[in-house]
Amino acid sequence: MSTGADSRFMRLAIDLGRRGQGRVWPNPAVGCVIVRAGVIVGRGWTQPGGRPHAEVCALARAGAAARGATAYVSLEPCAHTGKTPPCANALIAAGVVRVVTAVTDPDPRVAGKGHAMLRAAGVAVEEGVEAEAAALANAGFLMRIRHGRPMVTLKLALTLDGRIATASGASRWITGSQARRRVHQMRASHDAVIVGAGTARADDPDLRVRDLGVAHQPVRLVADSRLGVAASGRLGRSAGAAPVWMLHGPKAPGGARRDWERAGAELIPCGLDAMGRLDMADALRRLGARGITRLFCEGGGGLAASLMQAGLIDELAVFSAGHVFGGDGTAALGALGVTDIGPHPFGLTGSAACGADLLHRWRRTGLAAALLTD
Ligand code: AOF
Ligand code: ZN
Repeated sequence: MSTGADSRFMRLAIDLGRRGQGRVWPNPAVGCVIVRAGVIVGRGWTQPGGRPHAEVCALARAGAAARGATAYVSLEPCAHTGKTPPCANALIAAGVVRVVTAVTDPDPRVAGKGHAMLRAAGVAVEEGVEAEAAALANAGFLMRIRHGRPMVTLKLALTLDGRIATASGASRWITGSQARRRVHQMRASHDAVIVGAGTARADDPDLRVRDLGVAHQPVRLVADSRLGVAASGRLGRSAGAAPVWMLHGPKAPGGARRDWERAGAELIPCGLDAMGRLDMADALRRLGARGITRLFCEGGGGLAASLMQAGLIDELAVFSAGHVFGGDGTAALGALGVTDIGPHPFGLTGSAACGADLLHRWRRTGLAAALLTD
């Protein structure tokens, strides 16, 4: 039987796990709390690069105090010997007597075997505590393992009337410095950042995380079906310092391929959709196969519309600023061909002031259920 205290300790484990978001891919961002006689004796989370695993870190902190304790883990402990031995064995060896988990690990090397190993050793196991919250915190990993693609967050920085550029194309800066800082934090919590070719051409963005004191950088991606973005821009020039991957279509010219390769970028050939745009479902499958679990889309309107039309947007971070550009400004998303109003595809999950702007966060309806089933 799980208790209120179980839920509280599990929520703490889930929050600890979030610290790894953006730096543990292709692994999940797991958190672990070890509690003995109501007192926390060890805390841990998956380390950068995906190892050591959360349980190993928490057990190291707890030391001998783990004997007779309960371990709260936001994902089923692993059962396989990879570069490190199974966490289920580490918990057993440390003398943990009860393990509470939130979500079964769908990785076929684990998939219930971790729970079974613990039970076989006489450890009491309680599953499914705070499952939904844990699934959402590990949406990237669960989406990749169960559905073969990363989870996608779309960021929009809009005027009050939903525009992203003026009639003359001016788009810098709509939101203020606090919102921009927040965007850099969001980049850091994702494995990869993506923009469309139009945005890459118009803004010549760098897309690295700046001014946060973080050492790691997300992979920078451009969806550029014809590979028309010049490799001589900021992305190409910095491809040696932080990774750049170019998603392109079958007709990308050989010269452009060579320019990007010479700049140090990785080329990822993808298929096209019925409208001749990059097929984003195919592109995301290729990113999933490379281990990307969390993708942050920073526009523009064409790429955002392709992802939206394909039903591939899982979360939205929408910044609204006190500007009004009117109907001759650029809409946030390209044409979607929506005619009828069905049920809401997104639900509000949070809303807060961010400096002079407002940040609304939305989540795709039914996302948690999709993460907990194949
Ligand atoms: C845990 N705790 O903190 C994490 C787990 O490549 P390896 O050997 O590190 O194994 C990666 C797999 O281990 C990953 O796919 C997932 O099943 C599990 N991750 N497990 O017990 C953790 N990060
Ligand atoms: Zn493990």
